[in-house]
Amino acid sequence: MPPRKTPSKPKPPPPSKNEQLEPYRMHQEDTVLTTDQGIPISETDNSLKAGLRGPTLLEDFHFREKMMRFDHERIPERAVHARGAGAHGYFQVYESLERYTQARFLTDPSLKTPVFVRFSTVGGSRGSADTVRDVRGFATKFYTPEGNYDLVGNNMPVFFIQDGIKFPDFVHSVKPEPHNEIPQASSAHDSLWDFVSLVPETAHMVMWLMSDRAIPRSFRHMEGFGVHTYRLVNAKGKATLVKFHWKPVLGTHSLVWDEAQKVSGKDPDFHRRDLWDTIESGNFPEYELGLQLIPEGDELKYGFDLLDATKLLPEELVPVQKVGKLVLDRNPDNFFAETEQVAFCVSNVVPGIDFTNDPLLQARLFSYLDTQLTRLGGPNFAELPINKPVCPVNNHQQDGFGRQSINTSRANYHPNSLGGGCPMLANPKSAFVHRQERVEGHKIRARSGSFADHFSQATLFYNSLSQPEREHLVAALEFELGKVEREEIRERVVNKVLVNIDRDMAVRVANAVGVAPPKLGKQPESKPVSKLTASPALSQLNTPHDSIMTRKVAVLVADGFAGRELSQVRKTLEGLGAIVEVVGPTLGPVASADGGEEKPVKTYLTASSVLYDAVYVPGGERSVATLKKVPLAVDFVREAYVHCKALALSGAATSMLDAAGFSTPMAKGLDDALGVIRSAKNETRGFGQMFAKAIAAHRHWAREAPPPA
Ligand code: HDE
Repeated sequence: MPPRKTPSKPKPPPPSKNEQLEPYRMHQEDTVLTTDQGIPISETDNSLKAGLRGPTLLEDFHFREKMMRFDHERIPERAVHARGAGAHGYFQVYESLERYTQARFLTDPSLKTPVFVRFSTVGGSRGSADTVRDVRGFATKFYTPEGNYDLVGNNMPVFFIQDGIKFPDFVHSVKPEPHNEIPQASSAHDSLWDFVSLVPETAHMVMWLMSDRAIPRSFRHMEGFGVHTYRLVNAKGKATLVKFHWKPVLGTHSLVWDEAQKVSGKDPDFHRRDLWDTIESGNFPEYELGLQLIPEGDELKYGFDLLDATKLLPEELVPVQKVGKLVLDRNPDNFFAETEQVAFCVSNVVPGIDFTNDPLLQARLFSYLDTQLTRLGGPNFAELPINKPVCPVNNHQQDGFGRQSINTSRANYHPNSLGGGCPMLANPKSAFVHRQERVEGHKIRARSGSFADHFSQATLFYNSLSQPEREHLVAALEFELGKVEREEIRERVVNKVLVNIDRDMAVRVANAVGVAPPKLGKQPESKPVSKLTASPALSQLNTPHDSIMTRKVAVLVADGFAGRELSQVRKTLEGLGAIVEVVGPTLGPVASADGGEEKPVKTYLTASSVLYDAVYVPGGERSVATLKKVPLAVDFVREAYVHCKALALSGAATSMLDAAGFSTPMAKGLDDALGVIRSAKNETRGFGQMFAKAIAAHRHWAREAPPPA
């Protein structure tokens, strides 16, 4: 039957995602306990028994239902990205991108498209810690007027493998080993590095995994990348290749590895809590959507294949244009219903966005839809409130486990006359139509020669890092390979992978992990394919460092602290958007030297410097004398120093660094470089401002250099 014109009956505008979710919310205020069938229940603490001390009766339907529901609460966790946290928000494009795409959410600047974003780690189980060394997922569901669009990205712009058929192999190698299910949420084990040493296409991504990008300060401080090259298509059918980016407004910042490991113990929910707390406090995380636009036909122009997901397109070659803003402004009501049940599918695209032949992307087009069947128990997962589009859904799909919709038409097939031909075929102009592309070739199970270079971009990344970032990367390799038990695996990683990226790095790692360093004169396997020797955009040091918004500052006090000084510094920091928390010996009031008092929100026991961005110890002879006698308080300062965090010490507290074992002479220039703000007097004008500047710098890597002679 030929396509008919879409009915032109005026339809009410679709509800916002928030409104759409409302009927599903169970508000339980002023309600009475019932069974799932709505039968009121007046006693739920004792099962029905034959006699007070007798056996429980099968007749007790309330007990059986309650237990049955409990027994079936768990669903399979995601095969990868099991650990995550989500938030609602919206996306708005700055200016119409109709030149490139017909997608409504990218062409209508007045439209605030609702989104749900889920951030995740990859390797760990649902209950694993947030701050492990890992890639982070950054998946966004746009509830557009033309259906759901899912941009399922990561916080790194490349991937470990080039063809999706290797994904099960890669994931098996990085997950806990099969015989003993060890280690949890860690890549520092034999099977991953065995895989890396045998599959050189992993080299570039491994550099990212060993870099500070793998230990982000928070989800709000990391970039996002669509990774693959996608295609935008405008209303005239003209296509433009595109790489998607998310740029965090607060800049890209990371933890220190020792700190990240400690946070895993002190607060395994560190990133989840950070996301939740900042949204609750109204400090909504923001990211800008960036596009790299490439004319069709230029797939091979840059010296590598744009279909190869182990390559990035340097921003210096094709700049990232910022086209819109993502704001996360609402926490989910229920973790399971929303964050756990949200189902991202790379194949969810809207008219105006299309795929390319990247073989990694092609595999994903199958996997996501497929995995939801097991994870969410059947094919009706798109009807779950969090997954439901905000626009109408009409088709002849039916039945299956957990079906919600009640289709009323007698016609459940196409074409039909019994249902008046409905749902009718959409007008191709507003429908998703796969872009026509001429394809020909031999059926072949092989890799294109244009995917052959595995090392030059790994080298480019390494060369683009600042000195401290490079040192962290080498230390990460030494740590990870240091945990590999088989010497031949360590040896192969050094001689088959690292030496092809950077010889000095390979030698350093070889020495640290006890294997023979690569032979002198051994040439790298591949030569750089591009003239670009470094891409400054890849260094986190080149991202914004100008704000202390939402930075957490711990203030260590004991009785006798300098109260007025604390108020002044706090006012300055809070005025600039920082979160200041007083940490004391107990949660009871602490008296200041000038007659005031503070009620700490944390104690030396419940807080830890690894949970803060900066530490401040106000003056006050008595207070500082007490703090010096408390090992946990001294440790607070010591760790903040070791982790290169801004430290503010005034009056008597200037001696805290010595107490912590660091005798750095107090000298203006040196203090600035080290991010230690010290003032011999209790109150100095500008003290708070100088501290704020040091916090905005994020970390003071000069402290990692050998101490001044
Ligand atoms: Fe995924 N990936 N992936 N992945 N991925 C999943 O889908 C898969 C890849 C990414 O918060 C799974 O619903 C294959 C690249 C994120 O719910 C699964 C391949 C990128 C999330 C799956 C890749 C990603 C997933 C597991 C290679 C960055 C979490 C549960 C061909 C661009 C989404 C699920 C969320 C989740 C398959 C590679 C990102 C098994 C086969 C490249 C952010 O279907």
